[in-house]
Amino acid sequence: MIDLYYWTTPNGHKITMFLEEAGLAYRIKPINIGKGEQFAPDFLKISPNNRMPAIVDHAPADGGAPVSVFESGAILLYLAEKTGRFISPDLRKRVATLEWLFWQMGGLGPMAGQNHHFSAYAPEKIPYAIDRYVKETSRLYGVLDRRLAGRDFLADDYSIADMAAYPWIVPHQRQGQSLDDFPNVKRWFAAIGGGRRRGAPMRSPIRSIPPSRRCRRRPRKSCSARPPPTRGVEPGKAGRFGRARRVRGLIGGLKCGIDRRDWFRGGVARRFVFRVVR
Ligand SMILES: N[C@@H](CCC(=O)N[C@@H](CS)C(=O)NCC(=O)O)C(=O)O
Repeated sequence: MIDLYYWTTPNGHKITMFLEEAGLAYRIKPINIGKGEQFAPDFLKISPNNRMPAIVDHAPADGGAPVSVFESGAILLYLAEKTGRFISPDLRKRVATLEWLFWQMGGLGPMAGQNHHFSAYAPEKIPYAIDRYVKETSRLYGVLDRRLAGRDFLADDYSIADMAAYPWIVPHQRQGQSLDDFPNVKRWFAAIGGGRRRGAPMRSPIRSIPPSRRCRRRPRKSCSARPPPTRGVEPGKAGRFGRARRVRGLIGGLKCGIDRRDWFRGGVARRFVFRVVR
């Protein structure tokens, strides 16, 4: 079992993508960064940089004590090595995977993050800063586009490098980018988010958003005779479906709500089906 310390951001989505696609059992431990929970002393013990995501693996490969990992790139690599999935054993493909994973960690993520900050959150709109980070994001999209010319995925095979980059392309409009300017990125983005790969149904990070503390069951105004809603499905009751719950938040830069239906197996939410209800 893996505990995932998570909030609904692109860096968090990288890890839900891996866990969902690898079918690993995990539990969400919400870290509400809006409320400053990333500074809680218990969280700092596993994530000293006071950032999410982080994981604790209670069944590490060496059979020893639980292992905690912070930094999304390190987590992806840890999980890839644990499962032998989403990183090729082939030397050259592995090198390419690591190059593009670290490119995302050092370039696309931080620059797009600053872009979001100065365009959307900064109390003062500073044209120089906005221009700098929109242009830098655009340059990085260009790098990604050239890399994807003539290949399906960053390291040829679908890998943790794609999982690292994809959630940062989801809010492209918010970053001042149009995918029409980057046709290879557009094709890759559609293939990961909406297509099918090797016969397996693809799920986008949006569809793998896990439970959050923002979940609220809406009381039925028109039917007061019904019993009051209870707190979801009891984890541990195998094979049962939870009732749809409405989750509100920022998804890919869009303010919206989603109806969520959880399927619990072995105490773990295994599938999420979402319907955007903006
Ligand atoms: N390099 C880190 C960055 C993580 C990061 O920036 N997380 C943000 C949310 S996406 C966070 O926890 N922010 C809390 C804060 O700024 O205090 C990683 O990839 O894990």
